[in-house]
Amino acid sequence: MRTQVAIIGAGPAGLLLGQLLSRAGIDNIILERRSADYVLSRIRAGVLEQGMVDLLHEAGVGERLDHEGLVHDGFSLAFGGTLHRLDLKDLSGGRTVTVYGQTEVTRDLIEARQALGRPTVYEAENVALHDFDGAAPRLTFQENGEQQELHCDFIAGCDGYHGVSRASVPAGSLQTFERVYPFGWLGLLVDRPPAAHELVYANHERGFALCSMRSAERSRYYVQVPLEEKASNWSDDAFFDELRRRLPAEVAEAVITGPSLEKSIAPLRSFVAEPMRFGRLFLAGDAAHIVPPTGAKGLNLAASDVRYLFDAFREHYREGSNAGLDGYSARALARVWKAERFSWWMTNLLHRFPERDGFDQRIQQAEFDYLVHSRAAATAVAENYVGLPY
Ligand code: RFL
Ligand code: PHB
Repeated sequence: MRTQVAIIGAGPAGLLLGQLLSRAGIDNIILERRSADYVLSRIRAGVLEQGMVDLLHEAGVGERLDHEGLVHDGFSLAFGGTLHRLDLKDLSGGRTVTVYGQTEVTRDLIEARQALGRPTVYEAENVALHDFDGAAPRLTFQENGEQQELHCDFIAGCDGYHGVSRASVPAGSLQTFERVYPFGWLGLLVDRPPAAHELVYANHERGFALCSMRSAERSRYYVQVPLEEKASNWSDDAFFDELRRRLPAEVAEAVITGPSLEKSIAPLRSFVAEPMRFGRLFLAGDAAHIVPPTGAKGLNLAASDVRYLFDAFREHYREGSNAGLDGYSARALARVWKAERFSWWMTNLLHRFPERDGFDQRIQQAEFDYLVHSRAAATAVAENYVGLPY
């Protein structure tokens, strides 16, 4: 088998890159370890920046997003009992975010790929990368128990944090930066209307809480829990009781409970691997970096990486120029680090850290008061939340 760009991973990064390449006439094959059903069953992010929405349109998958996505002009921060709304649209010169689940983005991309008849090998086992430091990289894997070999010009490593791509780069060629937080988020999905029309992020003495949504009928809630906690220890009732305790009264009263569709714990981590290119291997999305979900940036960073990488491949194949490929890592990392900073800052503002004391809580409170009273401070939050320019 031979292709121009071999893509590892059919998450949002790999599928979006594949779709853009296919529409530009650049041949690509995606190798995915899991089944399509498994990929579609993962409940993850929900907030899209305008840049990602625009890119999905460019990829030809904007139609359902336009109909079903919820455009949000703002969100609220709660500190103890006080609720404060940040008017994103006003503060950012007219920009907004769109609430549309990662699952839906993935579904639209899978369907669009099927419609174009582009190949995806699901349940590809033991994907291994070879010779990507030279001119003729190749991949080996097993499909239905049969050994396969795929020759290509380039490899796009879009296989997430636990993938094989980053792990295949020789030790010493990558530098990594990491921060692990001493808590996770317990998330619950429920088919009930959301407690508020916009997202509410709450800092409470019992810990962080978030009210989010997937649609006008489906809500997504989170509470901060210790790292060692198990989702199976939490009944739906216990979850909703804890959630309501952490919210201002007017929001807590509006929470409509129901049987959970999904309940799981995600650990919080900041991680960056540099550079994002090694020879003919290019890393994109979670394969190269992780942010804690507090700033809603993980999925959006996958999209901005893909924007830069797609532009670079197109330049290579159309114009014979490698300038974009050579500049990819530096360009992507410049945006990644700003999102890392914002996500780290939001995480520090809103969570209770077990080892910290009264000083840190007073600093959090002062930061919140500053946001409430300073348009400059609120503007800085808004321009990061809606997404810095590509
Ligand atoms: P993904 O989505 O992890 O997709 C990687 C794909 O690669 C496959 N794969 C392999 N395929 C072949 N061979 C191998 N050896 C492979 N190893 C892995 C995997 O099966 C998978 O299909 O990475 P991608 O495309 O970079 O997309 C990134 C986003 O998924 C991620 O940044 C966000 O979902 C992060 N994230 C959130 N981001 C937000 O912006 N807001 C959120 O609310 C939010 N919640 C979350 C999240 C991530 C979570 N994780 C990682 C468990 C909640 C959770 C629980
Ligand atoms: C979500 O809806 O899952 C969500 C929204 C905003 C975040 C994190 C997660 O910051």
